[in-house]
Amino acid sequence: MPLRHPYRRLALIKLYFHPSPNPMKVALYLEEAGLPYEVVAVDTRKGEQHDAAFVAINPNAKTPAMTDGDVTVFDSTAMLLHLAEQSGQFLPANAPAERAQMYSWLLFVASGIGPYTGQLVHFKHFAPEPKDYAVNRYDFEAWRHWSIVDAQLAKHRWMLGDDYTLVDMAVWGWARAIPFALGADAWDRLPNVKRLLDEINARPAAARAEALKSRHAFKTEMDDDARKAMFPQNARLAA
Ligand SMILES: N[C@@H](CCC(=O)N[C@@H](CS)C(=O)NCC(=O)O)C(=O)O
Repeated sequence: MPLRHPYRRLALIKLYFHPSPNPMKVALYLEEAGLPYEVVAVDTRKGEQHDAAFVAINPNAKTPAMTDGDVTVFDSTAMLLHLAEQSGQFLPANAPAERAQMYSWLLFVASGIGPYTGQLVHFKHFAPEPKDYAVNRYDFEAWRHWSIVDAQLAKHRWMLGDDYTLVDMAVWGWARAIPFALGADAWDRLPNVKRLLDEINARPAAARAEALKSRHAFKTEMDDDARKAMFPQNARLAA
């Protein structure tokens, strides 16, 4: 897709990355847009998200974040919008109705799909008992949100209609986690989300984004140190 306006960069983009859903959205965008970037690994299971140098870039101490020359951006949705605004790629038409749909679905993913799916993973797989109440709530809400995406994709090839956009990339980041979050048989109830996932997975850019995790030996164990780094709230229970 040709650039709508030339994106002249003075310095390489640095993507602060961990191979988890939110950073993966942005890696996919960079790969799809063909924007040159360098990966800086932030191993969240080793607690590197709390290093002072990273917190100076992302005060939220979570991945992803990026620097684009002297511009700093954190939060995956802001990063997608920044890259799309700068490059002019994978955006819907620049008209109020199309842009309103883009903002609606992007924010729906950012405030609904991501948090509910992420918290469901947390309570199902990592929280101590008793957790029935929390698992029930997040399972219900995650299913509710994904069913809304599935219904949208039943009506349209892509989230915003006929064209592949940054919203599909935002959905892809979390759709990859559906079997772990909702269960191995989740695709029976979300066939249209599965179609989007398969279609994006077949793109060379997605394969390159997936390959990023093999460039760094990211810690995979969720041991006591990883739990301390990722779930600092647990210290209050011990106290
Ligand atoms: N709203 C943020 C959420 C970022 C986020 O939760 N990142 C996760 C990976 S998907 C993370 O870094 N977790 C490590 C931690 O919570 O310490 C975004 O969209 O970028």
